[in-house]
Amino acid sequence: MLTALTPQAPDKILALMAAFREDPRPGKIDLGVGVYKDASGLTPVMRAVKAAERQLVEEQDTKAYTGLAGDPAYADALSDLVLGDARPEGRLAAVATPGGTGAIRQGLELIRLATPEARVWMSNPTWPNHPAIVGYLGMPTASYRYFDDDTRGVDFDGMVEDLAGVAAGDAVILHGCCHNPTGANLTLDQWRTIADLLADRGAVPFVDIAYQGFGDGLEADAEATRLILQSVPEAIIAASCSKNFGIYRERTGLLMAMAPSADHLKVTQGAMASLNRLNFSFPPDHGARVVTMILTDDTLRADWAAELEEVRLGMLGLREALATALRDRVGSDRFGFLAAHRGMFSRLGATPEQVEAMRRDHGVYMVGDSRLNIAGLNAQTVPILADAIVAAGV
Ligand code: PLP
Ligand code: TYF
Repeated sequence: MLTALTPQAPDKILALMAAFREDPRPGKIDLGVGVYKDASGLTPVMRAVKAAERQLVEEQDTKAYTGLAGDPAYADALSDLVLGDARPEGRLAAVATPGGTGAIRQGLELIRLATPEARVWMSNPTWPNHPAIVGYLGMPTASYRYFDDDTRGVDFDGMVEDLAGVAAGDAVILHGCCHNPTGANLTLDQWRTIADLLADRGAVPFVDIAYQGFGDGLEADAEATRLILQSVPEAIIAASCSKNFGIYRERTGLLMAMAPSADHLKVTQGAMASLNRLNFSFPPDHGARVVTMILTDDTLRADWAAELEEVRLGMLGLREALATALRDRVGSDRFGFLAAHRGMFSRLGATPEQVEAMRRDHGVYMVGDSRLNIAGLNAQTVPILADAIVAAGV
């Protein structure tokens, strides 16, 4: 049986991690996988997470199974963080999932269960796991233009033109904030246009929000998601706590589905719980419990939000520093887009050959599509990267 297996396509981002590890050069710079790093290159456990975990070790008196949907208190706390006043009371189904990826997988399975013929639209480019999972599930796909190679901003006209082709019942994956891999994002007015367009056509938005708090702040980053929810009758949202709580390996996500009416809530919730059962039974609990403790305790929550804000501002500072270093070197604002982008990533717009030259000649590792993780930089490495970008002729 196993002899029938053929090699699977590797994840290019994860393959880059391995290549970086094997590079013996001491000055190498890792701008690959999307993990936050502080100025010393560490991915710290956040203070509030440590405090909640300590408390949990002391106070938790059972590790018996939760429920197929996870702890309802987690769904309440996280859906409130993401959706705020736009949370549709009495119409929101939610299940805990193993990470944001688990939420995406379960959300796609929910769509397929409901309407196997629905097309899934994805931005070009998008996070590679989107097309990989959609393709594995055998769902029909379509893509919409997103990135303008010249301006390194959003190709909004192209996006609107392409999305005009959605059919009623199609699902459209949207990055709620901090687009991965480009870093280019819509303005709120542009989001309004997209939300209205999808509402007009009867398409179902599928919002993937994995970086709330990494762009313009916790509230600002959730605005697009909230606006979309207020514009359409039904929507799906996959939220991840990996980045904004720094609990990557705890696998903490939430799948939410806004039912078109209260009458559809029970069957939607039941389908989502059933899909959890069929894939893994009970979702992981540790990260979800820690998140719940933080969000429901004023002191822990304030400390978490403050530390997250430091992280966000640190990345913004690095963006400014890199854009300035490049302006000094090229004598124009050609790289100003780096300061305008938001989130962990920016697509530099370098060719694969230029990306390879930066790796070979300068030990700078970025993903082959020239996505760089801003958090991989610090004050010492910004000028090194700027030199490498100029030397490669980007
Ligand atoms: N969606 C996007 C666009 C991402 O970049 C990520 C990665 O962090 C995720 C979802 C979910 O990540 P995780 O499964 O680690 O929560
Ligand atoms: O895009 C990234 O780098 C992060 C982390 O299969 C990641 O989202 C990368 C690849 C992957 C899972 C997570």
